[in-house]
Amino acid sequence: MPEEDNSTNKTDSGPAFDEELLRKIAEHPCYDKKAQHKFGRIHLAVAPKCNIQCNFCVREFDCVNESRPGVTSKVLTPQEALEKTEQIRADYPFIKVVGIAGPGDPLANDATFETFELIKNKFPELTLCMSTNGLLLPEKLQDLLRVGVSTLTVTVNAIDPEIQAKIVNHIVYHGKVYRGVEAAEIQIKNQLEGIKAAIDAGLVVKVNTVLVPGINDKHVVEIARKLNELGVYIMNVMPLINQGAFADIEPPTAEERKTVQEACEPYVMQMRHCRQCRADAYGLLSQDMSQMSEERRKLIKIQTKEDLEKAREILGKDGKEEA
Ligand code: CLF
Ligand code: SF4
Repeated sequence: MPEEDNSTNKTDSGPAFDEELLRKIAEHPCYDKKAQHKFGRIHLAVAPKCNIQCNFCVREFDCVNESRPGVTSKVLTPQEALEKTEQIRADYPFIKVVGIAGPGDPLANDATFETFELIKNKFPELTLCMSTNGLLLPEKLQDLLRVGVSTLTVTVNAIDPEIQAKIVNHIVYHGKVYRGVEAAEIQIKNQLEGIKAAIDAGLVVKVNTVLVPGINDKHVVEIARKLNELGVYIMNVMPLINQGAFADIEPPTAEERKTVQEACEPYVMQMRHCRQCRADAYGLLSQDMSQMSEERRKLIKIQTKEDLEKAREILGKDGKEEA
């Protein structure tokens, strides 16, 4: 069961957002705790490749920096992703965010940009969201801006290279394999530079941190301090899913995670309602429709239509514009 949701809604640090961006935050189920009950997201699994190897990752599953492992998501082409969005948007208009979160690293896949471009042209009102390990962020930021991404998640599991070297086995950067502290230094540098540049360019940045007991648990508050300096909007401390090389590490208890979140809260707003969803999830965070029976999906569709009709009726009676 997810923990009780008690995050606050705004930090003092970070840039001021314009009205359009404030609307997007208010309708984003991950960025605004109140939005999670009203608005949904669709994840488009168009990004199979990854350029790093985290020690808690088993490649055949979704990127666990953002997702929970399950049956491998079916990888879609950009055109299939557009068609899926058209179909789901028509039936479930409460979906306001289109995210790409794997199953690998979105920035390591050209299909990510192609897909966002197609979605932006067809649905300019939707919020485009992406999650990355940050290795390629400095060099891909302009492309993200061009295709209209406005909310961005970067996974930062350590800002100390000695600690990061225990979490990531190797990275592949510009065609070369790096390991250990050298790999960690490159990734951390790119993550922090990329986050700073993204915030300066007006993106609303969230940071995910996977809490790994005995490895980064004492260090996470130091990350939070850094995020405060950078102007990160919200931080999501996620529990380790113990698999791969970290299969023997005991995941943190709910209490341990809560203690870390409380220590980080003075520096950066904490997200406490994450569902560690799949790279092909859609619907409300609490109702992943990709895992539902056809019957349940139909019920939600009918309910959505009825709700819309009711809203139109009420607005009509008040003499206001139709919803
Ligand atoms: Fe998806 Fe992530 Fe965007 Fe949300 S999920 S890319 S910010 S639209 Fe949300 Fe899912 Fe948690 Fe991610 S609940 S795993 S935080
Ligand atoms: Fe796996 Fe994601 Fe790490 Fe890549 S970034 S190795 S997909 S957890």
